[in-house]
Amino acid sequence: MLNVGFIKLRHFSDGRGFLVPIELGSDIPFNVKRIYYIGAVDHDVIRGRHAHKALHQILICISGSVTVTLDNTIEKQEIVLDDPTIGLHIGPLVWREMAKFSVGAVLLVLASQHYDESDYLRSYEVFQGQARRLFGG
Ligand code: T46
Repeated sequence: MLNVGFIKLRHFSDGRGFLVPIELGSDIPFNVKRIYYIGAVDHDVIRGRHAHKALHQILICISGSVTVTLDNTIEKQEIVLDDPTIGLHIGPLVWREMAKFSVGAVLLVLASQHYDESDYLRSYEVFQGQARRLFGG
């Protein structure tokens, strides 16, 4: 899907559990300027419902599972994140919804920019106009 990709993170597992290191500057394909995490989300709650104009983000479900629905107006894709060694890279102009959080699920997000409300597209119609200009369709 355009402007969407996956990153496989190295991990070290043994009888004591797992460890996933993330080296900023080499493991992530952009400069990380912000980190946040989302948790304690009830199963029937839907988060997101927006796109970004320029922001790149990597979503890693470090505990439990989360279903992410992505839409770039040409394609729509549903992805279950349930592996703490997989990062979902979402670039600009991709509408995202995060839902079906399992009990105890935690979603870690690495972002390319500081928080900036003016980078959000919260109207689907406005997003659709901009995405169609970029992707066609
Ligand atoms: C995204 C998905 C995956 C801040 O003050 N700083 C921040 O860095 C963020 C991300 C949020 N906020 C404030 C803004 C809102 O008052 O936290 C509140 C909840 O944010 P929002 O409703 O945007 O959360 P989600 O889960 O719908 O979306 C978030 C990110 O905002 C968004 O960029 O792609 O996670």
